[in-house]
Amino acid sequence: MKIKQVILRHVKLDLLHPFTTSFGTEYDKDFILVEAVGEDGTSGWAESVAMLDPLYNEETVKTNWHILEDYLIPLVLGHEIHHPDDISEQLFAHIRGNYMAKAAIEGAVWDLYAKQQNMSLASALGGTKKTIDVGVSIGIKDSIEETLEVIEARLQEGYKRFKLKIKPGWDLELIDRVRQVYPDIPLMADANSAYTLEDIDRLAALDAYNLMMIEQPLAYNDIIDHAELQARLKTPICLDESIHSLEDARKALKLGSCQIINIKIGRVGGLTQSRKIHDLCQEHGIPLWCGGMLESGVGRAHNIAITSLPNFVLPGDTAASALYWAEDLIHPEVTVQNGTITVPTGLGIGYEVDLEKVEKYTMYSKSYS
Ligand code: OSB
Ligand code: MG
Repeated sequence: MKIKQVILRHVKLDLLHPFTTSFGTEYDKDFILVEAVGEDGTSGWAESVAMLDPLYNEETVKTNWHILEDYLIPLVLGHEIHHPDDISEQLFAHIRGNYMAKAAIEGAVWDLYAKQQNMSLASALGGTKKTIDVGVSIGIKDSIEETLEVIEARLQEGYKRFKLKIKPGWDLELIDRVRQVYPDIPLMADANSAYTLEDIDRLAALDAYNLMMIEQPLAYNDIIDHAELQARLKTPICLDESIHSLEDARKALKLGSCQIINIKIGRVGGLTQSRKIHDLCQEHGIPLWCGGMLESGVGRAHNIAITSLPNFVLPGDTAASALYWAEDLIHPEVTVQNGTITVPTGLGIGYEVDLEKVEKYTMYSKSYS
């Protein structure tokens, strides 16, 4: 197959509720939507998870646009593509870093490929699960009471795992109180790199609360200190920010830096790379789950597809569209029933991209052919 046109759109959606992590508060969501058009006019879709500001990692909407326009799109446009794995190889052979930009174009190629093979993206990736388990990520709130109210609402909706964002000063008291009210819920904490080894006693105190895991307590680019921390903690460490590649995963496992890995397709440079990390972790008995980046339905559809692979054994951050957006870009929206999502069986991402909504929320677009 060949890609005859790529359209980039800068889309902006308002979040229904601000989302606060240790690195800042998001009020809305700016992202690049990528449409890759095949010779027969079929479109493949994906979105970049790079944020407006370099707070989670170094990539941004602007750096992604630049890298896509000047480097990645030219590597993809008009070339004969036998399999999306070949595109991934090309992108990695020629360009360093910029994984979220790579994942965005590679994801659109994967969607188009699956559609042209008459398959769902999930089955094209080798996914086997028909439903996936879903957890929810709960941002830092103004009070513990407010957090408890949100947990209660999500519990009623059936979510299977509750992730609370923490930072120094919003940690022990919060977790202690939540555990008093909910002694048995599957609970975890995500620090987004808010701590250092100097906080080791504070982090070790969390061992008393039977957390499923602590996600990325230390620096966004560290796997050494995490190994020291993991040796001290009973609670499993899950790495998010620090794992960008198969090599990072291999080294983290070798060092004992974590017991669990969260895969974000954008962070690791695409679906092909995600699958490689999946297979490595499966061989080593390291459980996986799929992280989220407040994606629109297009990005969520990719997350759902990759989560259908067998070693995604823990509930992922793929909560329902309605928790984030007044209206999503896909039809139907992502819905969660009894804490599960049914993996769509339609072609490609399995959700229809609503072009009217896409137009409505597009700030700027550009076509490449
Ligand atoms: O660390 O997992 C994270 C959102 C933005 C940046 C980083 C993270 C998150 C989330 C939200 O936790 C997950 C979601 O609901 O999409
Ligand atoms: Mg995280």
